[in-house]
Amino acid sequence: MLKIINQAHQNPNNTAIVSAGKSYSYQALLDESQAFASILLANQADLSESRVAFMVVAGFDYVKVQWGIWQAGGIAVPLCTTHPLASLQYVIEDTATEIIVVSPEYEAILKDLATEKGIRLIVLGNLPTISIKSLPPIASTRRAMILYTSGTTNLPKGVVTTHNNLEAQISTLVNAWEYTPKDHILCILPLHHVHGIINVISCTLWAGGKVEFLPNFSAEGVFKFFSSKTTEDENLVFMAVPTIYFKLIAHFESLSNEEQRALSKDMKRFRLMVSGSAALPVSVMEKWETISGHRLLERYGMTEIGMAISNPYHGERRAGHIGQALPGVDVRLVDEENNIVPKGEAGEIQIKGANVFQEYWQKKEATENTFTEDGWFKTGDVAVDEDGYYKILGRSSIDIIKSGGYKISALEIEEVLRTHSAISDCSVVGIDNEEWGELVVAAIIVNDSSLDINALNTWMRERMPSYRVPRRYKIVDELPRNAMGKVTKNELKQLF
Ligand code: MCA
Ligand code: AMP
Repeated sequence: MLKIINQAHQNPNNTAIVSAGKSYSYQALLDESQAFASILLANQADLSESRVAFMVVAGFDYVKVQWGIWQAGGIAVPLCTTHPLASLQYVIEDTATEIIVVSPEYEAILKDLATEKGIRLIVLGNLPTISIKSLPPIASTRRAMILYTSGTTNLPKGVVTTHNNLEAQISTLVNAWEYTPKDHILCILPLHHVHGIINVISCTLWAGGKVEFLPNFSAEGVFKFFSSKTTEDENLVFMAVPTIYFKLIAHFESLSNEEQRALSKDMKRFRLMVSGSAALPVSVMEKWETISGHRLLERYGMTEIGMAISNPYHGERRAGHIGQALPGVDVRLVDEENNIVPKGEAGEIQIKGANVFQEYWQKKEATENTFTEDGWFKTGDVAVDEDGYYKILGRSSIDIIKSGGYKISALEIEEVLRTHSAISDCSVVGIDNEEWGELVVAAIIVNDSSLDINALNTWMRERMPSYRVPRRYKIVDELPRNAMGKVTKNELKQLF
């Protein structure tokens, strides 16, 4: 039996999930996910790694569907609930999805595509009652999940993790950060990325704790959760990206002194607050400590590896640093020839361990290129070991942008911009921004001076998720280039 399912049997009567005002026990999750697996299987004995894409509201249904897919032997492909059709279609086509599962509110978005492609569509909400089937045995070496991440190629790649990979990612964190059945965590992160799926949901459920969902992030909603939990025998936990802490601080500062005092008191009761997915500015860490009494635990991870490096749960959480290798994860810093750099010198972070993904979905060459000959995963992040704590210095590629915790490829945005009839050339960069980490901006050369930037924005939002759409455009006559003709992006940044 899959370990996460096995773990759920340990605490059948505990509350597993709170969503849309209802509580669900582990037993309910087991029963309903098994029933859903039976629906997925229909007349088959095993989905045998069929890709099942699901666009489901964050909450009980999301986990039920995910566990149902796993128990039926399929590969879970979570879709972002706010992506435009073009981005959803890319994932569905790239994975050659065989079944699509949607919450009723998303049926209209994907119905025509499913019909056109002959993909089975399951709409939650009015499912037939069918008899529970016996479920297939699932080897932990099987593929479990595909998540899409941007890289130095223009289109996002599907990161394939096996059940073994996921179990390693989960159990390592559960031990390192001491999750317990008393944990009560708030989930406000999107559920098509590791941060929400693994660190928040899977680790908490593995430990027998409780996951409470808000459908999406709002500072008011988060603070309401913080101030409504008064039971002393629960361990409250919160995890978010730096942009969210920035937004929470801004909201906190807009409150009255009395409200602030009450909230600060409530926040002190938390067991743990974590930040990750992007660099946590020291200013944000310090302000948050002042208002919440919590020194954020900053950690470092990646879609391909889950979490790899973390500040200690017990011990010094050093500002501006990501900490040490997690147990079971091997970390090294290397130069361009993959030689380990002397202590104190900058090098690329490379990772080995059971946590490391299996492959990019049907991209053999990209998979080979991302590993060294002796099997180390090349992260593309540059760090230094400073007195036993790793510190991120930057990325080896200027074309990778992190904004709001999302990884974005400048090349992907450029490709799309270049297909606009009024744009003859362009270049996209990320510029430093305290709130978003980096802000996506674009320099464009136009061949039609009547180009309307608002219309361009709408046009872009139809083609890619809004967080990838440039926030600012600068119309230029030419792009700065070096002697080889390559755009000098550092120079370009100075224009913004
Ligand atoms: C949205 N807006 C932005 C951006 N995103 N502006 C600038 N830069 C951006 N990146 C604008 C919108 O256009 C809109 O403006 C306004 O902000 C509100 O948009 P909305 O989408 O509602 O924003 P939000 O809900 O406030 O979202 C901000 C967010 C979200 C909550 C920080 O970006 C988020 O959930 N980020 C987390 C991503 C994540 O989980 N990453 C983990 C992947 P207008 O109204 O003018 O249109 S990394 C990972 O998994 C690895 C393994 C790891 O290490 O964790
Ligand atoms: P993703 O591909 O979305 O999983 O993003 C992974 C990338 O996020 C890493 O390669 C890092 O560049 C970045 N990242 C994650 N955590 C941190 C952190 N604590 N500090 C700086 N960068 C981070």
